[in-house]
Amino acid sequence: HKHVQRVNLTRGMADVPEHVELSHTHVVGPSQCFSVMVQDVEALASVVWSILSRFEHPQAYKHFVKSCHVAIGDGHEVGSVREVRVVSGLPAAFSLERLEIMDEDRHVISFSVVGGDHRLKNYRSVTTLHESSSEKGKRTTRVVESYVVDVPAGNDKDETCSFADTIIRCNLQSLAKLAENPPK
Ligand code: A9S
Repeated sequence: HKHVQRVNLTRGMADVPEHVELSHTHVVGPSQCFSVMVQDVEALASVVWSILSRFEHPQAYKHFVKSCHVAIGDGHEVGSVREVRVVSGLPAAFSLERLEIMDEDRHVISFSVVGGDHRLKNYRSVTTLHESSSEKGKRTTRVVESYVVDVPAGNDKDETCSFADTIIRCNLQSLAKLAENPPK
């Protein structure tokens, strides 16, 4: 019997809206690992969302992505599939990713990896935005990104998550910089 856990990755955070907590609750199998990354952005959620929600154009802020095209659907409806080609030097050339959630009202987007020549099988991530006031009292948008992924043979959970965490951290820092300095 597969021992699966339901994990909530935002439990430790202060003032998290309930739908955000629910969005970051994952079912995790015995040979999977999970993690959550948080990035505060000094910009309105609507500005961050305008970048994050472009499923067909992740390269706006994901610098590992060289190109992307939508292979199925229009890139806005659930079920759309994008083919992401990544820059050289990574242990992969491409990834096929399916849009699972696109919630314009609650600012929730989720995709799952459905193919590619990489080792992150069954990768699924959820990213949410919610506005909170930072300790400095500034209006900030808190970006929360959690994921679950299979641990590849020959690796352990820590290695697998530290690899994905590193990529996501870069992506979220780039997202923050872009949202805080929108092109004129
Ligand atoms: O793109 C993301 O949002 C997050 C990750 C972890 C993507 C990773 C990746 O696209 C590579 C960058 C190519 C690294 C995939 C799916 C596998 C990799 O090995």
